[in-house]
Amino acid sequence: MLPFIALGAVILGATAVVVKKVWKKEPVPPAIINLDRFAIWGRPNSGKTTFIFRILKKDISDRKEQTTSKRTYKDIPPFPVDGMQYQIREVTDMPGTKDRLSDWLAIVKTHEHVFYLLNLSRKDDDEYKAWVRADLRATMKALGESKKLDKKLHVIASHVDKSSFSGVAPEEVNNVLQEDLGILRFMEETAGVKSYLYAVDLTNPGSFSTLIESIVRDTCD
Ligand SMILES: Nc1nc2c(ncn2[C@@H]2O[C@H](COP(=O)(O)OP(=O)(O)OP(=O)(O)O)[C@@H](O)[C@H]2O)c(=O)[nH]1
Ligand SMILES: [Mg+2]
Repeated sequence: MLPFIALGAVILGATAVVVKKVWKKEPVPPAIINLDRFAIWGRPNSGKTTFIFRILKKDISDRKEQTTSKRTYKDIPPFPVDGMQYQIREVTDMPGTKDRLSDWLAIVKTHEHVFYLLNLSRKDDDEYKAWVRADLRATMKALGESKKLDKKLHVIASHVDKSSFSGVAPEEVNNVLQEDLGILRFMEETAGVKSYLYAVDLTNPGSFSTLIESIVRDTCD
Protein backbone atom coordinates (compact mmCIF):
# COMPACT_ATOMS: atom_id res chain seq x y z
CA MET A 1 0.00 0.00 0.00
CA LEU A 2 2.73 2.35 0.88
CA PRO A 3 3.89 3.06 -2.68
CA PHE A 4 0.25 3.77 -3.80
CA ILE A 5 -0.31 6.34 -0.97
CA ALA A 6 2.95 8.02 -1.79
CA LEU A 7 2.01 8.23 -5.51
CA GLY A 8 -1.43 9.70 -4.60
CA ALA A 9 0.27 12.42 -2.60
CA VAL A 10 2.46 13.28 -5.57
CA ILE A 11 -0.58 13.48 -7.88
CA LEU A 12 -2.51 15.60 -5.35
CA GLY A 13 0.49 17.85 -4.96
CA ALA A 14 0.75 18.31 -8.71
CA THR A 15 -2.99 19.05 -9.00
CA ALA A 16 -2.72 21.68 -6.27
CA VAL A 17 0.10 23.38 -8.17
CA VAL A 18 -1.99 23.48 -11.38
CA VAL A 19 -5.01 24.95 -9.54
CA LYS A 20 -2.77 27.59 -7.97
CA LYS A 21 -1.44 28.55 -11.43
CA VAL A 22 -4.94 28.98 -12.86
CA TRP A 23 -5.96 31.37 -10.10
CA LYS A 24 -2.78 33.44 -10.17
CA LYS A 25 -3.33 36.78 -11.96
CA GLU A 26 -1.02 36.75 -14.98
CA PRO A 27 -0.57 40.01 -16.96
CA VAL A 28 -2.53 39.63 -20.22
CA PRO A 29 -0.58 40.89 -23.25
CA PRO A 30 -2.58 43.60 -25.07
CA ALA A 31 -4.36 42.41 -28.21
CA ILE A 32 -2.97 43.75 -31.49
CA ILE A 33 -5.42 46.01 -33.30
CA ASN A 34 -5.44 45.49 -37.06
CA LEU A 35 -5.22 48.72 -39.07
CA ASP A 36 -5.84 46.94 -42.41
CA ARG A 37 -4.30 48.14 -45.68
CA PHE A 38 -2.72 51.55 -46.20
CA ALA A 39 -2.82 53.03 -49.72
CA ILE A 40 0.07 55.51 -50.03
CA TRP A 41 1.07 57.68 -52.96
CA GLY A 42 2.32 61.10 -54.01
CA ARG A 43 4.55 62.54 -56.75
CA PRO A 44 8.31 61.75 -56.89
CA ASN A 45 10.27 62.87 -53.81
CA SER A 46 7.17 63.35 -51.70
CA GLY A 47 8.60 60.91 -49.12
CA LYS A 48 6.59 57.72 -49.81
CA THR A 49 9.48 55.28 -49.41
CA THR A 50 10.82 57.15 -46.38
CA PHE A 51 7.38 56.99 -44.76
CA ILE A 52 7.04 53.27 -45.58
CA PHE A 53 10.56 52.50 -44.29
CA ARG A 54 9.65 54.23 -41.02
CA ILE A 55 6.49 52.09 -40.80
CA LEU A 56 8.59 48.97 -41.43
CA LYS A 57 11.18 50.12 -38.85
CA LYS A 58 13.84 49.89 -41.54
CA ASP A 59 16.90 52.13 -41.76
CA ILE A 60 15.85 54.99 -44.07
CA SER A 61 19.42 55.34 -45.37
CA ASP A 62 19.09 51.84 -46.94
CA ARG A 63 16.39 52.93 -49.38
CA LYS A 64 17.11 53.65 -53.03
CA GLU A 65 16.84 57.31 -53.99
CA GLN A 66 14.08 56.63 -56.53
CA THR A 67 11.53 53.80 -56.48
CA THR A 68 11.33 52.10 -59.89
CA SER A 69 8.94 49.21 -59.25
CA LYS A 70 5.94 48.31 -57.13
CA ARG A 71 6.54 46.41 -53.90
CA THR A 72 4.00 45.21 -51.35
CA TYR A 73 4.95 44.62 -47.70
CA LYS A 74 2.84 42.40 -45.46
CA ASP A 75 4.98 41.45 -42.48
CA ILE A 76 4.79 44.82 -40.75
CA PRO A 77 5.90 45.17 -37.11
CA PRO A 78 3.25 46.37 -34.63
CA PHE A 79 3.75 49.67 -32.81
CA PRO A 80 2.38 51.09 -29.56
CA VAL A 81 0.02 54.06 -29.28
CA ASP A 82 -1.80 55.07 -26.08
CA GLY A 83 -0.90 51.77 -24.40
CA MET A 84 -2.30 49.60 -27.24
CA GLN A 85 -0.50 47.72 -30.01
CA TYR A 86 -1.44 48.48 -33.64
CA GLN A 87 -0.43 46.71 -36.83
CA ILE A 88 -0.82 47.74 -40.46
CA ARG A 89 -1.75 44.67 -42.50
CA GLU A 90 -0.36 45.72 -45.85
CA VAL A 91 1.38 48.62 -47.54
CA THR A 92 2.55 49.06 -51.14
CA ASP A 93 5.37 51.30 -52.30
CA MET A 94 5.46 52.44 -55.92
CA PRO A 95 7.06 55.12 -58.05
CA GLY A 96 5.52 58.59 -57.96
CA THR A 97 5.59 59.00 -61.73
CA LYS A 98 2.41 60.02 -63.55
CA ASP A 99 2.07 56.60 -65.22
CA ARG A 100 1.33 55.15 -61.73
CA LEU A 101 -1.71 57.38 -61.18
CA SER A 102 -4.10 54.64 -62.36
CA ASP A 103 -2.47 52.09 -59.99
CA TRP A 104 -2.96 54.60 -57.20
CA LEU A 105 -6.62 55.20 -58.02
CA ALA A 106 -7.21 51.43 -58.02
CA ILE A 107 -5.89 51.03 -54.45
CA VAL A 108 -7.76 54.14 -53.30
CA LYS A 109 -10.93 52.18 -54.11
CA THR A 110 -9.90 48.93 -52.44
CA HIS A 111 -7.70 49.83 -49.46
CA GLU A 112 -9.15 50.79 -46.10
CA HIS A 113 -7.00 53.89 -45.41
CA VAL A 114 -5.84 56.42 -47.98
CA PHE A 115 -2.72 58.62 -47.65
CA TYR A 116 -1.61 61.20 -50.20
CA LEU A 117 1.85 62.70 -49.63
CA LEU A 118 2.79 66.17 -50.76
CA ASN A 119 6.18 67.82 -50.54
CA LEU A 120 5.82 71.10 -48.63
CA SER A 121 9.15 72.37 -49.90
CA ARG A 122 7.52 72.53 -53.37
CA LYS A 123 4.24 74.10 -52.33
CA ASP A 124 4.94 77.32 -54.28
CA ASP A 125 6.07 75.59 -57.48
CA ASP A 126 3.26 76.15 -60.02
CA GLU A 127 3.75 72.90 -61.92
CA TYR A 128 3.81 70.90 -58.67
CA LYS A 129 0.72 72.71 -57.34
CA ALA A 130 -1.21 71.79 -60.50
CA TRP A 131 -0.16 68.11 -60.18
CA VAL A 132 -1.21 67.92 -56.54
CA ARG A 133 -4.59 69.52 -57.18
CA ALA A 134 -5.25 67.21 -60.14
CA ASP A 135 -4.17 64.16 -58.09
CA LEU A 136 -6.42 65.13 -55.20
CA ARG A 137 -9.36 65.65 -57.59
CA ALA A 138 -8.82 62.22 -59.15
CA THR A 139 -8.40 60.67 -55.69
CA MET A 140 -11.70 62.17 -54.55
CA LYS A 141 -13.45 60.76 -57.61
CA ALA A 142 -12.02 57.29 -56.89
CA LEU A 143 -13.04 57.56 -53.23
CA GLY A 144 -16.55 58.53 -54.36
CA GLU A 145 -16.69 55.42 -56.57
CA SER A 146 -15.47 53.15 -53.76
CA LYS A 147 -17.86 51.15 -51.62
CA LYS A 148 -16.32 52.49 -48.40
CA LEU A 149 -18.99 53.88 -46.09
CA ASP A 150 -16.59 55.99 -44.07
CA LYS A 151 -14.67 57.94 -46.70
CA LYS A 152 -11.55 59.60 -45.33
CA LEU A 153 -8.45 61.08 -46.91
CA HIS A 154 -5.20 61.66 -45.02
CA VAL A 155 -2.90 64.26 -46.58
CA ILE A 156 0.68 64.07 -45.29
CA ALA A 157 2.72 67.21 -45.92
CA SER A 158 6.35 66.07 -45.76
CA HIS A 159 9.57 68.15 -45.85
CA VAL A 160 8.17 70.63 -43.31
CA ASP A 161 11.79 71.21 -42.24
CA LYS A 162 12.66 72.36 -45.78
CA SER A 163 9.61 74.58 -46.19
CA SER A 164 8.58 78.11 -45.27
CA PHE A 165 7.09 76.56 -42.09
CA SER A 166 10.43 75.28 -40.81
CA GLY A 167 10.61 77.92 -38.05
CA VAL A 168 7.13 77.16 -36.69
CA ALA A 169 6.96 75.18 -33.43
CA PRO A 170 5.85 71.56 -34.06
CA GLU A 171 2.74 71.94 -31.87
CA GLU A 172 1.70 75.03 -33.85
CA VAL A 173 2.52 73.96 -37.39
CA ASN A 174 -0.80 72.24 -38.12
CA ASN A 175 -2.77 75.36 -37.15
CA VAL A 176 -0.47 77.56 -39.25
CA LEU A 177 -0.81 75.19 -42.25
CA GLN A 178 -4.62 75.28 -42.05
CA GLU A 179 -4.48 79.06 -42.52
CA ASP A 180 -2.05 79.06 -45.44
CA LEU A 181 -3.78 79.98 -48.70
CA GLY A 182 -1.74 77.55 -50.81
CA ILE A 183 -2.56 74.67 -48.48
CA LEU A 184 -6.21 75.73 -48.34
CA ARG A 185 -6.36 75.51 -52.14
CA PHE A 186 -5.10 71.92 -51.94
CA MET A 187 -7.51 70.96 -49.17
CA GLU A 188 -10.46 72.54 -51.02
CA GLU A 189 -10.09 69.69 -53.48
CA THR A 190 -10.92 67.24 -50.67
CA ALA A 191 -14.33 68.79 -49.88
CA GLY A 192 -16.95 66.05 -49.50
CA VAL A 193 -14.87 63.59 -47.47
CA LYS A 194 -13.47 63.74 -43.97
CA SER A 195 -9.90 64.89 -44.56
CA TYR A 196 -6.91 65.14 -42.27
CA LEU A 197 -3.74 67.16 -42.77
CA TYR A 198 -0.41 66.37 -41.11
CA ALA A 199 2.93 68.18 -41.32
CA VAL A 200 6.04 66.05 -40.85
CA ASP A 201 9.78 65.87 -41.23
CA LEU A 202 10.15 62.20 -42.19
CA THR A 203 13.91 62.31 -41.62
CA ASN A 204 13.23 62.99 -37.94
CA PRO A 205 12.16 59.90 -35.90
CA GLY A 206 10.33 62.03 -33.31
CA SER A 207 8.33 63.82 -36.00
CA PHE A 208 7.40 60.44 -37.55
CA SER A 209 6.28 59.10 -34.11
CA THR A 210 3.98 62.10 -33.63
CA LEU A 211 2.62 61.54 -37.14
CA ILE A 212 1.87 57.83 -36.68
CA GLU A 213 0.20 58.47 -33.32
CA SER A 214 -2.08 61.09 -34.92
CA ILE A 215 -2.83 58.75 -37.82
CA VAL A 216 -3.80 55.88 -35.50
CA ARG A 217 -6.13 58.15 -33.50
CA ASP A 218 -7.70 59.51 -36.70
CA THR A 219 -8.13 56.15 -38.45
CA CYS A 220 -9.80 54.76 -35.31
CA ASP A 221 -11.91 57.95 -34.98
N1 LIG B 1 14.28 67.06 -45.24
C1 LIG B 1 13.40 66.11 -45.51
N2 LIG B 1 13.73 65.18 -46.43
C2 LIG B 1 12.80 64.23 -46.69
C3 LIG B 1 11.57 64.16 -46.03
N3 LIG B 1 10.89 63.08 -46.51
C4 LIG B 1 11.69 62.53 -47.42
N4 LIG B 1 12.83 63.21 -47.54
C5 LIG B 1 13.93 63.00 -48.49
O1 LIG B 1 13.39 63.23 -49.79
C6 LIG B 1 13.97 62.35 -50.72
C7 LIG B 1 12.89 61.54 -51.43
O2 LIG B 1 12.26 60.70 -50.48
P1 LIG B 1 11.60 59.33 -50.93
O3 LIG B 1 11.00 58.72 -49.71
O4 LIG B 1 12.56 58.51 -51.70
O5 LIG B 1 10.47 59.87 -51.92
P2 LIG B 1 9.47 59.01 -52.81
O6 LIG B 1 8.14 59.69 -52.72
O7 LIG B 1 9.52 57.58 -52.41
O8 LIG B 1 10.06 59.23 -54.27
P3 LIG B 1 9.91 58.28 -55.58
O9 LIG B 1 10.22 56.89 -55.17
O10 LIG B 1 10.88 58.84 -56.54
O11 LIG B 1 8.49 58.42 -56.07
C8 LIG B 1 14.95 61.49 -49.93
O12 LIG B 1 16.25 62.06 -50.07
C9 LIG B 1 14.47 61.60 -48.49
O13 LIG B 1 15.50 61.46 -47.54
C10 LIG B 1 11.26 65.16 -45.04
O14 LIG B 1 10.19 65.20 -44.43
N5 LIG B 1 12.22 66.10 -44.84
MG1 LIG C 1 10.05 55.91 -53.41
